[in-house]
Amino acid sequence: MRTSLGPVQLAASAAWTLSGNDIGTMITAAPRLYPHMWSWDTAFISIGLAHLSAERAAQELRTLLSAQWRNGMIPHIVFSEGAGYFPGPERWGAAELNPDAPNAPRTSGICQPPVHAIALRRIVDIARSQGERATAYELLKFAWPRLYRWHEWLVRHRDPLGTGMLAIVHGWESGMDNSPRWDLPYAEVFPGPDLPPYVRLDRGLVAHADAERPSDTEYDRYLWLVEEMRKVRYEPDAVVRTSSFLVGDVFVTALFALASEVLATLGEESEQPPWQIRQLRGWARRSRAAVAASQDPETGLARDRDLRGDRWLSTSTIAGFAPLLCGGLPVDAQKAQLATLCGPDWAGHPALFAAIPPSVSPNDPGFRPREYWRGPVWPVIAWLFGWAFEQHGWLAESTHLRAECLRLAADGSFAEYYHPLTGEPLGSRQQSWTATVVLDWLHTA
Ligand code: 2M8
Repeated sequence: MRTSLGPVQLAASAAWTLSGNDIGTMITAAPRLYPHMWSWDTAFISIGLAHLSAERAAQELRTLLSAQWRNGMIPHIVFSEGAGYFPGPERWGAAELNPDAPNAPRTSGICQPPVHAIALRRIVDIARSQGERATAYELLKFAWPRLYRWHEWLVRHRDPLGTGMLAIVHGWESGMDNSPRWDLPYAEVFPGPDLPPYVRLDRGLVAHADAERPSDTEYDRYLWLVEEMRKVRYEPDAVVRTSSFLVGDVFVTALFALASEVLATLGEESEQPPWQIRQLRGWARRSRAAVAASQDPETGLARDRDLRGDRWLSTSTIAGFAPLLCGGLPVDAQKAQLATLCGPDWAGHPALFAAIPPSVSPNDPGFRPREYWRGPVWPVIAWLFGWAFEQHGWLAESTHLRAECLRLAADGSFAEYYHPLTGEPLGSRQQSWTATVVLDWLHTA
Protein backbone atom coordinates (compact mmCIF):
# COMPACT_ATOMS: atom_id res chain seq x y z
CA MET A 1 0.00 0.00 0.00
CA ARG A 2 1.41 3.39 -1.04
CA THR A 3 1.73 5.96 1.77
CA SER A 4 -0.05 9.25 1.16
CA LEU A 5 1.05 12.12 3.35
CA GLY A 6 -1.12 15.19 3.86
CA PRO A 7 0.26 18.62 2.89
CA VAL A 8 1.53 19.53 6.36
CA GLN A 9 3.35 16.22 6.84
CA LEU A 10 4.69 16.34 3.31
CA ALA A 11 6.10 19.85 3.81
CA ALA A 12 7.67 18.85 7.12
CA SER A 13 9.16 15.78 5.54
CA ALA A 14 10.58 17.82 2.62
CA ALA A 15 12.16 20.28 5.06
CA TRP A 16 13.57 17.37 7.05
CA THR A 17 15.06 15.87 3.86
CA LEU A 18 16.80 19.15 3.08
CA SER A 19 18.24 19.51 6.54
CA GLY A 20 19.49 15.92 6.25
CA ASN A 21 21.29 16.81 3.02
CA ASP A 22 22.74 20.03 4.45
CA ILE A 23 26.41 19.35 5.12
CA GLY A 24 27.13 22.86 6.40
CA THR A 25 28.88 24.20 3.33
CA MET A 26 26.15 23.18 0.87
CA ILE A 27 23.00 21.14 0.42
CA THR A 28 24.02 18.09 -1.57
CA ALA A 29 21.93 16.82 -4.47
CA ALA A 30 21.21 13.55 -2.63
CA PRO A 31 22.62 11.83 0.44
CA ARG A 32 24.60 8.93 -1.00
CA LEU A 33 24.45 8.89 -4.78
CA TYR A 34 25.19 12.61 -5.24
CA PRO A 35 27.11 13.93 -2.20
CA HIS A 36 28.09 17.25 -3.89
CA MET A 37 26.46 20.33 -5.41
CA TRP A 38 25.08 20.04 -8.95
CA SER A 39 24.49 23.24 -10.89
CA TRP A 40 20.87 22.91 -11.95
CA ASP A 41 19.92 20.92 -8.86
CA THR A 42 21.05 23.89 -6.78
CA ALA A 43 18.88 26.27 -8.75
CA PHE A 44 15.83 24.15 -7.93
CA ILE A 45 17.02 23.56 -4.36
CA SER A 46 17.26 27.27 -3.68
CA ILE A 47 13.68 27.82 -4.93
CA GLY A 48 12.23 25.44 -2.34
CA LEU A 49 14.59 26.64 0.37
CA ALA A 50 13.27 30.17 -0.08
CA HIS A 51 9.99 29.06 1.46
CA LEU A 52 11.85 27.99 4.59
CA SER A 53 14.30 30.92 4.64
CA ALA A 54 14.98 33.41 1.86
CA GLU A 55 18.39 34.12 3.35
CA ARG A 56 19.31 30.42 3.33
CA ALA A 57 18.18 30.16 -0.31
CA ALA A 58 20.28 33.17 -1.23
CA GLN A 59 23.27 31.62 0.49
CA GLU A 60 22.90 28.40 -1.49
CA LEU A 61 22.79 30.22 -4.81
CA ARG A 62 25.76 32.35 -3.72
CA THR A 63 27.75 29.19 -2.92
CA LEU A 64 27.18 27.90 -6.43
CA LEU A 65 27.97 31.24 -8.06
CA SER A 66 31.14 31.58 -6.02
CA ALA A 67 32.46 28.53 -7.87
CA GLN A 68 31.84 30.14 -11.26
CA TRP A 69 34.88 29.87 -13.52
CA ARG A 70 36.75 33.09 -14.24
CA ASN A 71 35.64 32.83 -17.88
CA GLY A 72 31.96 32.84 -16.80
CA MET A 73 31.06 29.13 -16.95
CA ILE A 74 29.02 27.76 -14.06
CA PRO A 75 30.42 24.26 -13.55
CA HIS A 76 28.09 21.28 -13.44
CA ILE A 77 29.48 19.98 -10.13
CA VAL A 78 30.91 21.89 -7.18
CA PHE A 79 32.61 19.27 -5.06
CA SER A 80 32.22 19.10 -1.30
CA GLU A 81 35.14 17.90 0.81
CA GLY A 82 33.51 14.49 1.00
CA ALA A 83 34.35 11.64 -1.34
CA GLY A 84 31.89 9.15 -2.76
CA TYR A 85 31.18 10.12 -6.36
CA PHE A 86 32.82 9.11 -9.58
CA PRO A 87 34.14 10.96 -11.54
CA GLY A 88 35.44 13.08 -8.66
CA PRO A 89 37.68 16.17 -8.79
CA GLU A 90 40.89 14.19 -9.43
CA ARG A 91 39.49 12.55 -12.51
CA TRP A 92 38.26 15.89 -13.88
CA GLY A 93 41.50 17.69 -12.99
CA ALA A 94 39.85 21.01 -13.90
CA ALA A 95 41.86 23.33 -11.66
CA GLU A 96 45.13 21.60 -12.59
CA LEU A 97 44.45 22.00 -16.31
CA ASN A 98 42.65 25.31 -16.70
CA PRO A 99 43.58 28.57 -14.93
CA ASP A 100 39.96 29.78 -15.16
CA ALA A 101 38.74 26.99 -12.87
CA PRO A 102 38.75 27.79 -9.15
CA ASN A 103 41.17 25.89 -6.91
CA ALA A 104 38.72 25.87 -4.05
CA PRO A 105 36.10 24.59 -4.14
CA ARG A 106 37.01 22.08 -6.82
CA THR A 107 34.67 21.66 -9.77
CA SER A 108 33.98 19.53 -12.83
CA GLY A 109 34.86 20.86 -16.29
CA ILE A 110 31.47 21.02 -18.04
CA CYS A 111 28.16 22.83 -17.41
CA GLN A 112 24.43 22.13 -17.03
CA PRO A 113 21.18 23.75 -18.22
CA PRO A 114 20.94 27.50 -17.48
CA VAL A 115 17.92 27.58 -15.17
CA HIS A 116 19.55 29.83 -12.56
CA ALA A 117 17.86 33.08 -13.57
CA ILE A 118 14.50 31.35 -13.13
CA ALA A 119 15.55 30.40 -9.61
CA LEU A 120 16.69 33.95 -8.93
CA ARG A 121 13.28 35.26 -10.07
CA ARG A 122 11.48 32.83 -7.79
CA ILE A 123 13.65 33.55 -4.73
CA VAL A 124 13.38 37.30 -5.20
CA ASP A 125 9.58 37.06 -5.44
CA ILE A 126 9.30 34.77 -2.43
CA ALA A 127 11.67 36.98 -0.40
CA ARG A 128 9.69 40.11 -1.28
CA SER A 129 6.41 38.41 -0.39
CA GLN A 130 7.89 37.58 3.02
CA GLY A 131 8.93 41.20 3.55
CA GLU A 132 12.62 40.24 3.11
CA ARG A 133 13.33 43.09 0.69
CA ALA A 134 16.93 43.52 1.79
CA THR A 135 17.69 39.85 1.14
CA ALA A 136 16.14 40.12 -2.32
CA TYR A 137 18.08 43.29 -3.05
CA GLU A 138 21.44 41.92 -1.89
CA LEU A 139 20.97 38.66 -3.78
CA LEU A 140 20.05 40.47 -6.99
CA LYS A 141 23.09 42.70 -6.64
CA PHE A 142 25.36 39.68 -6.19
CA ALA A 143 23.80 37.26 -8.65
CA TRP A 144 22.72 39.40 -11.60
CA PRO A 145 26.16 40.30 -13.00
CA ARG A 146 27.36 36.75 -12.49
CA LEU A 147 24.37 35.29 -14.32
CA TYR A 148 24.83 37.82 -17.10
CA ARG A 149 28.43 36.60 -17.52
CA TRP A 150 27.20 32.98 -17.52
CA HIS A 151 24.73 33.70 -20.31
CA GLU A 152 27.43 35.60 -22.18
CA TRP A 153 29.77 32.58 -21.86
CA LEU A 154 27.10 30.35 -23.40
CA VAL A 155 26.59 32.71 -26.33
CA ARG A 156 30.31 33.19 -26.87
CA HIS A 157 31.38 29.54 -26.63
CA ARG A 158 28.33 27.37 -27.21
CA ASP A 159 26.67 28.79 -30.28
CA PRO A 160 29.05 27.38 -32.90
CA LEU A 161 26.73 28.08 -35.86
CA GLY A 162 25.70 31.53 -34.62
CA THR A 163 22.02 30.58 -34.95
CA GLY A 164 21.06 30.74 -31.29
CA MET A 165 20.91 26.91 -30.96
CA LEU A 166 23.20 26.19 -28.01
CA ALA A 167 25.48 23.17 -28.20
CA ILE A 168 26.46 20.67 -25.54
CA VAL A 169 29.67 18.63 -25.54
CA HIS A 170 28.52 15.86 -23.19
CA GLY A 171 25.16 14.23 -22.45
CA TRP A 172 25.68 15.25 -18.80
CA GLU A 173 25.44 18.87 -19.91
CA SER A 174 21.84 18.29 -20.95
CA GLY A 175 20.95 17.02 -17.47
CA MET A 176 19.17 14.13 -19.26
CA ASP A 177 22.24 11.93 -19.25
CA ASN A 178 21.32 8.88 -21.26
CA SER A 179 18.14 10.05 -22.88
CA PRO A 180 17.50 8.31 -26.24
CA ARG A 181 18.02 11.81 -27.66
CA TRP A 182 21.75 11.10 -27.50
CA ASP A 183 21.84 7.52 -28.81
CA LEU A 184 22.87 8.43 -32.37
CA PRO A 185 25.59 10.94 -31.44
CA TYR A 186 26.93 8.62 -28.71
CA ALA A 187 27.16 5.80 -31.26
CA GLU A 188 29.88 7.89 -32.90
CA VAL A 189 31.91 8.25 -29.69
CA PHE A 190 34.65 5.62 -29.69
CA PRO A 191 36.57 5.32 -26.43
CA GLY A 192 40.29 5.00 -27.17
CA PRO A 193 42.66 2.39 -25.70
CA ASP A 194 44.14 5.15 -23.54
CA LEU A 195 40.90 5.56 -21.53
CA PRO A 196 42.27 5.29 -17.98
CA PRO A 197 40.63 2.52 -15.93
CA TYR A 198 37.94 3.50 -13.45
CA VAL A 199 35.52 2.07 -10.93
CA ARG A 200 31.93 3.21 -10.93
CA LEU A 201 30.44 4.05 -7.55
CA ASP A 202 26.85 4.69 -8.61
CA ARG A 203 26.03 1.05 -9.29
CA GLY A 204 26.34 0.06 -5.65
CA LEU A 205 24.06 2.86 -4.51
CA VAL A 206 20.76 2.16 -6.24
CA ALA A 207 18.71 -0.95 -5.68
CA HIS A 208 18.40 -2.08 -9.32
CA ALA A 209 21.41 -0.54 -11.04
CA ASP A 210 21.05 -2.61 -14.24
CA ALA A 211 17.56 -1.30 -14.86
CA GLU A 212 17.85 2.18 -13.37
CA ARG A 213 21.35 3.47 -14.19
CA PRO A 214 23.28 3.90 -17.46
CA SER A 215 25.23 0.85 -18.73
CA ASP A 216 29.02 0.37 -18.57
CA THR A 217 29.27 0.95 -22.35
CA GLU A 218 27.56 4.28 -21.84
CA TYR A 219 29.90 5.15 -18.97
CA ASP A 220 32.96 4.38 -21.13
CA ARG A 221 31.72 6.97 -23.60
CA TYR A 222 30.98 9.50 -20.85
CA LEU A 223 34.50 9.10 -19.47
CA TRP A 224 36.07 9.18 -22.90
CA LEU A 225 34.53 12.59 -23.56
CA VAL A 226 36.08 13.81 -20.30
CA GLU A 227 39.46 12.50 -21.54
CA GLU A 228 39.03 14.41 -24.79
CA MET A 229 38.36 17.60 -22.85
CA ARG A 230 41.33 17.05 -20.56
CA LYS A 231 43.54 16.83 -23.64
CA VAL A 232 42.60 20.41 -24.61
CA ARG A 233 42.68 21.59 -20.99
CA TYR A 234 38.99 22.49 -20.99
CA GLU A 235 39.68 25.47 -23.23
CA PRO A 236 36.06 26.11 -24.32
CA ASP A 237 36.56 26.71 -28.05
CA ALA A 238 39.02 23.83 -28.34
CA VAL A 239 36.51 21.58 -26.60
CA VAL A 240 33.84 22.50 -29.14
CA ARG A 241 36.34 21.91 -31.97
CA THR A 242 37.55 18.54 -30.78
CA SER A 243 34.80 16.79 -28.80
CA SER A 244 33.42 13.73 -30.60
CA PHE A 245 30.02 14.70 -29.18
CA LEU A 246 28.64 18.08 -30.26
CA VAL A 247 24.87 18.50 -30.30
CA GLY A 248 22.57 21.51 -30.53
CA ASP A 249 20.35 20.86 -27.50
CA VAL A 250 16.86 22.21 -28.07
CA PHE A 251 15.81 21.92 -24.42
CA VAL A 252 18.89 23.78 -23.14
CA THR A 253 18.31 26.38 -25.85
CA ALA A 254 14.70 26.88 -24.78
CA LEU A 255 15.70 27.20 -21.14
CA PHE A 256 18.35 29.70 -22.15
CA ALA A 257 15.80 31.78 -24.08
CA LEU A 258 13.38 31.70 -21.16
CA ALA A 259 16.06 32.44 -18.56
CA SER A 260 17.51 35.30 -20.64
CA GLU A 261 14.11 37.01 -20.75
CA VAL A 262 13.71 36.49 -17.01
CA LEU A 263 17.18 37.88 -16.35
CA ALA A 264 16.47 40.89 -18.56
CA THR A 265 13.33 41.70 -16.57
CA LEU A 266 15.18 41.28 -13.27
CA GLY A 267 17.80 43.62 -14.71
CA GLU A 268 15.18 46.27 -15.41
CA GLU A 269 13.88 45.96 -11.87
CA SER A 270 17.35 46.38 -10.40
CA GLU A 271 18.69 49.08 -12.72
CA GLN A 272 21.34 47.01 -14.45
CA PRO A 273 23.09 48.43 -17.54
CA PRO A 274 20.48 48.90 -20.31
CA TRP A 275 22.83 47.59 -23.04
CA GLN A 276 23.19 44.29 -21.17
CA ILE A 277 19.43 44.04 -20.80
CA ARG A 278 18.97 44.67 -24.53
CA GLN A 279 21.60 42.06 -25.27
CA LEU A 280 19.81 39.48 -23.13
CA ARG A 281 16.52 40.14 -24.94
CA GLY A 282 18.34 39.76 -28.27
CA TRP A 283 19.86 36.43 -27.21
CA ALA A 284 16.44 35.26 -26.06
CA ARG A 285 14.88 36.21 -29.40
CA ARG A 286 17.54 34.40 -31.39
CA SER A 287 17.40 31.23 -29.32
CA ARG A 288 13.59 31.22 -29.38
CA ALA A 289 13.73 31.41 -33.17
CA ALA A 290 16.25 28.53 -33.24
CA VAL A 291 13.92 26.39 -31.13
CA ALA A 292 10.98 27.17 -33.42
CA ALA A 293 13.07 26.44 -36.52
CA SER A 294 13.90 22.98 -35.19
CA GLN A 295 10.26 21.87 -35.33
CA ASP A 296 9.74 18.58 -37.13
CA PRO A 297 7.13 19.22 -39.85
CA GLU A 298 5.83 15.67 -39.43
CA THR A 299 5.44 15.37 -35.67
CA GLY A 300 5.35 19.01 -34.62
CA LEU A 301 8.02 18.30 -31.99
CA ALA A 302 11.21 20.34 -31.65
CA ARG A 303 14.44 18.54 -32.50
CA ASP A 304 18.06 18.46 -31.40
CA ARG A 305 20.73 18.90 -34.04
CA ASP A 306 23.72 16.59 -34.26
CA LEU A 307 26.46 19.02 -35.24
CA ARG A 308 29.07 16.32 -35.85
CA GLY A 309 26.77 14.23 -38.03
CA ASP A 310 25.04 17.31 -39.50
CA ARG A 311 21.54 15.83 -39.06
CA TRP A 312 18.36 16.41 -37.11
CA LEU A 313 17.72 14.05 -34.22
CA SER A 314 14.04 13.21 -34.37
CA THR A 315 13.80 10.94 -31.29
CA SER A 316 10.52 11.74 -29.62
CA THR A 317 11.10 12.70 -25.96
CA ILE A 318 9.86 15.32 -23.52
CA ALA A 319 12.50 17.70 -24.93
CA GLY A 320 10.40 17.96 -28.10
CA PHE A 321 8.05 20.24 -26.16
CA ALA A 322 10.79 22.82 -25.64
CA PRO A 323 8.76 25.54 -27.45
CA LEU A 324 6.17 25.35 -24.67
CA LEU A 325 8.87 26.62 -22.31
CA CYS A 326 10.16 29.55 -24.31
CA GLY A 327 7.38 30.37 -26.79
CA GLY A 328 8.14 31.36 -30.36
CA LEU A 329 5.76 29.08 -32.30
CA PRO A 330 2.72 30.47 -34.15
CA VAL A 331 -0.35 30.34 -31.88
CA ASP A 332 -1.96 27.35 -33.64
CA ALA A 333 1.24 25.30 -33.54
CA GLN A 334 1.68 26.11 -29.87
CA LYS A 335 -1.89 25.07 -29.08
CA ALA A 336 -1.36 21.82 -30.99
CA GLN A 337 1.80 21.09 -28.97
CA LEU A 338 0.04 21.76 -25.69
CA ALA A 339 -2.80 19.44 -26.74
CA THR A 340 -0.27 16.72 -27.63
CA LEU A 341 1.53 17.09 -24.29
CA CYS A 342 -1.73 16.86 -22.34
CA GLY A 343 -3.18 14.19 -24.64
CA PRO A 344 -3.15 10.35 -24.66
CA ASP A 345 0.40 9.97 -26.00
CA TRP A 346 1.85 11.89 -23.04
CA ALA A 347 0.42 13.23 -19.77
CA GLY A 348 -3.08 12.03 -20.64
CA HIS A 349 -2.04 8.42 -21.30
CA PRO A 350 -4.69 6.27 -19.58
CA ALA A 351 -2.18 3.88 -17.98
CA LEU A 352 -0.21 6.59 -16.13
CA PHE A 353 -0.26 6.70 -12.34
CA ALA A 354 -0.52 10.50 -12.47
CA ALA A 355 -1.11 12.89 -15.38
CA ILE A 356 2.50 14.06 -15.63
CA PRO A 357 4.50 13.93 -18.87
CA PRO A 358 7.15 11.18 -18.63
CA SER A 359 10.62 11.54 -20.18
CA VAL A 360 9.55 9.32 -23.11
CA SER A 361 5.99 8.64 -24.27
CA PRO A 362 4.50 5.32 -23.07
CA ASN A 363 3.42 4.78 -26.69
CA ASP A 364 6.98 5.01 -27.97
CA PRO A 365 8.69 1.69 -28.83
CA GLY A 366 11.75 2.92 -26.91
CA PHE A 367 9.76 3.57 -23.68
CA ARG A 368 11.55 2.00 -20.66
CA PRO A 369 9.58 2.96 -17.54
CA ARG A 370 12.44 2.30 -15.07
CA GLU A 371 15.44 3.29 -17.12
CA TYR A 372 17.37 6.48 -16.58
CA TRP A 373 15.87 9.29 -18.71
CA ARG A 374 14.20 6.70 -20.98
CA GLY A 375 10.67 6.73 -19.58
CA PRO A 376 10.38 7.68 -15.90
CA VAL A 377 8.90 10.94 -14.61
CA TRP A 378 11.23 13.63 -13.26
CA PRO A 379 9.34 16.05 -10.97
CA VAL A 380 11.73 18.93 -11.75
CA ILE A 381 10.96 18.70 -15.46
CA ALA A 382 7.26 18.89 -14.62
CA TRP A 383 8.02 21.91 -12.42
CA LEU A 384 9.65 23.69 -15.36
CA PHE A 385 6.65 23.11 -17.59
CA GLY A 386 4.24 24.12 -14.83
CA TRP A 387 6.15 27.33 -14.18
CA ALA A 388 6.31 28.18 -17.87
CA PHE A 389 2.57 27.46 -18.27
CA GLU A 390 1.90 29.91 -15.47
CA GLN A 391 4.01 32.56 -17.20
CA HIS A 392 2.06 32.00 -20.43
CA GLY A 393 -1.23 32.32 -18.50
CA TRP A 394 -2.24 28.65 -18.98
CA LEU A 395 -3.44 28.44 -15.41
CA ALA A 396 -5.75 25.44 -15.71
CA GLU A 397 -2.89 23.33 -17.11
CA SER A 398 -0.37 24.46 -14.52
CA THR A 399 -2.79 23.91 -11.61
CA HIS A 400 -3.66 20.43 -12.85
CA LEU A 401 0.00 19.50 -13.33
CA ARG A 402 0.87 20.72 -9.84
CA ALA A 403 -1.97 18.71 -8.26
CA GLU A 404 -0.90 15.56 -10.09
CA CYS A 405 2.74 16.04 -9.10
CA LEU A 406 1.76 16.45 -5.47
CA ARG A 407 -0.27 13.25 -5.69
CA LEU A 408 2.77 11.41 -7.07
CA ALA A 409 5.11 12.85 -4.43
CA ALA A 410 2.73 12.23 -1.51
CA ASP A 411 4.56 8.97 -0.72
CA GLY A 412 7.25 11.18 0.90
CA SER A 413 10.19 9.33 -0.69
CA PHE A 414 11.34 12.41 -2.67
CA ALA A 415 12.72 10.05 -5.24
CA GLU A 416 15.06 11.14 -7.96
CA TYR A 417 12.47 9.88 -10.46
CA TYR A 418 9.30 7.77 -10.54
CA HIS A 419 7.86 4.87 -12.51
CA PRO A 420 5.21 6.61 -14.63
CA LEU A 421 2.78 3.68 -14.63
CA THR A 422 2.94 2.66 -10.97
CA GLY A 423 4.29 5.73 -9.17
CA GLU A 424 7.07 3.58 -7.68
CA PRO A 425 10.03 5.69 -6.46
CA LEU A 426 13.24 5.00 -8.43
CA GLY A 427 16.91 5.96 -8.33
CA SER A 428 18.06 7.89 -5.30
CA ARG A 429 15.70 8.72 -2.40
CA GLN A 430 15.68 12.00 -0.43
CA GLN A 431 16.77 13.77 -3.60
CA SER A 432 16.97 17.46 -2.68
CA TRP A 433 15.49 18.91 -5.86
CA THR A 434 12.40 16.70 -5.59
CA ALA A 435 11.85 17.85 -2.00
CA THR A 436 12.22 21.50 -3.00
CA VAL A 437 9.87 21.49 -5.97
CA VAL A 438 7.34 19.77 -3.72
CA LEU A 439 7.78 22.62 -1.20
CA ASP A 440 7.24 25.18 -3.94
CA TRP A 441 4.11 23.40 -5.18
CA LEU A 442 2.73 23.14 -1.64
CA HIS A 443 3.22 26.86 -1.12
CA THR A 444 1.53 27.83 -4.36
CA ALA A 445 -1.29 25.26 -4.12
C1 2M8 B 1 22.25 13.00 -12.93
O1 2M8 B 1 23.54 13.23 -13.51
C2 2M8 B 1 24.77 12.81 -12.90
C3 2M8 B 1 25.92 13.32 -13.77
O2 2M8 B 1 25.90 14.71 -13.80
C4 2M8 B 1 24.91 11.31 -12.74
O3 2M8 B 1 24.07 10.55 -13.25
O4 2M8 B 1 25.87 10.89 -12.09
C5 2M8 B 1 21.25 13.74 -13.83
O5 2M8 B 1 19.93 13.36 -13.55
C6 2M8 B 1 21.41 15.25 -13.69
O6 2M8 B 1 20.41 15.93 -14.38
C7 2M8 B 1 21.41 15.67 -12.22
O7 2M8 B 1 21.75 17.04 -12.14
C8 2M8 B 1 22.41 14.85 -11.39
C9 2M8 B 1 22.29 15.12 -9.88
O8 2M8 B 1 20.96 15.06 -9.46
O9 2M8 B 1 22.19 13.45 -11.59
